Amino acid sequence: MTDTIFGKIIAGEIPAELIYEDEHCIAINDIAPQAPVHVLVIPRQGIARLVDAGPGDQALLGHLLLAAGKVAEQLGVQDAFRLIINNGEGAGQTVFHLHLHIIAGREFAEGHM
Ligand code: IU
Repeated sequence: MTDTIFGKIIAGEIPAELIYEDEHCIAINDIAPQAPVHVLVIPRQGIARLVDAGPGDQALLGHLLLAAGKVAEQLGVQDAFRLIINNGEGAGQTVFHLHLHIIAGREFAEGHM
């Protein structure tokens, strides 16, 4: 757990609508969506940044990718979505509890971010 908004949501201290949950992670709609579908997959375990994960987190990191795929299927965007992890302030990370952004529902130019 981290002392962030996501840690508080996971602890049940701040209410949020979970669109997916399992024993290792939750998914919520982003409060400031950058695309028609913008969902955050958040591990229950608080790891601040991707680079703070270690070998012991390997299974969890794999789980998050599989969960993101499931959520994409649940939302019907399994054929066109993008996954983003912002690592560090310089990359625009604002919440220091690891999370994956699922972005979908907009055009993706080939070969661009
Ligand atoms: P970032 O990867 O740390 O930059 O992403 C944090 C995201 O969390 C960002 O897209 C915010 O809009 C989103 N968010 C949220 O969904 N709910 C909140 O209460 C807060 C941020 I604070």
